Amino acid sequence: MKKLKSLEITPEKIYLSRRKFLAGVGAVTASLIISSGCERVNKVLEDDSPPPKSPLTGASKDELGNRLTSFKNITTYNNFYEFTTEIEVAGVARDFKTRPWTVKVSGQVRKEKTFAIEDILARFKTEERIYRMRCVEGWSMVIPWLGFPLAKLLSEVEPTSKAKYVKFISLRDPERMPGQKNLSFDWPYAEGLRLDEALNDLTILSTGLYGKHLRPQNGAPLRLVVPWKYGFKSIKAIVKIDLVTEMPVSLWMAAARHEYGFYANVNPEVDHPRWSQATERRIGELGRRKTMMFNGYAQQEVD
Ligand SMILES: Nc1nc2c(c(=O)[nH]1)N[C@H]1C(S)=C(S)[C@@H](COP(=O)(O)O)O[C@H]1N2
Ligand SMILES: [Mo]
Repeated sequence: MKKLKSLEITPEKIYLSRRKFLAGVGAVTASLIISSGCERVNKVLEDDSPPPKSPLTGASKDELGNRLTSFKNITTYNNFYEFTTEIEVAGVARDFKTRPWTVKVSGQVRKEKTFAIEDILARFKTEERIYRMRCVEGWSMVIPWLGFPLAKLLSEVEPTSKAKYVKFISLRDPERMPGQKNLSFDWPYAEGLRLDEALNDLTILSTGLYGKHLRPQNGAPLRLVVPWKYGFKSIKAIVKIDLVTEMPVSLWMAAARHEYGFYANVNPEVDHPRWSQATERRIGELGRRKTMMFNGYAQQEVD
């Protein structure tokens, strides 16, 4: 039996497993499902029965044995403030047009480039990555993304030695994104990663999920997915990627710096100023489960 000795929790030192979490990897016993004071655990809502499967690979679980969240839940329970601050994004975003669409990659690079979304879809081979996603507000899902490593796109523009961080910017268009008429936020939505985090193999740009193109509510046509960080880092509807020398300021840092930091690594031991981060609610299940250090993507030191 492996015993946990210690975990590295400083943001500067993330030991991530380089394993690819492709579908079909042998399931490990999920021992972290906790009950809310009763013996029956891991109860699920009818909507998750029979267990959802990826149509591409047939996978129904992540590498820890967590079952996939249903397509219905992934596409109807969302966070996307450009449309609404409510969870019901799908209806508001339904007619959002994602063509034409370009993504400009610039800044500290040798070969600045503007990609049409069609180029991105044709050029980068997508693979299925089943990742847990943990929102900072305490809910989580298991999502079979389609995507490709961000590192592949960055290598095409050849970052210079001055590039230390990557800044991501979402579309700003209040006519198409009604939530942007809410001026309490400094639009457009922006996020950032340190360059080494951006180049980590787990960091992907996603173009789909459950073998289908992304829906607007999930960030079509292109979003970031960084599975060991709180969900707000996984910026949607990206139009610009900038390689920069200084740590970028994200929308959430600008809105509430004392509540949302730049690194935002999932950490059950560091509470949000207004709530505990020790547990989470997996959408589609009753009760709460323990939140894992780095959302389960930290390599653990074992005896
Ligand atoms: N542009 C943009 N990206 C965003 C958000 C947003 O409001 N705008 N919300 C974030 C938050 S807080 C979370 S938890 C995830 C939710 O992704 P999902 O709706 O696909 O589950 O998207 C993130 N990306
Ligand atoms: Mo979130």
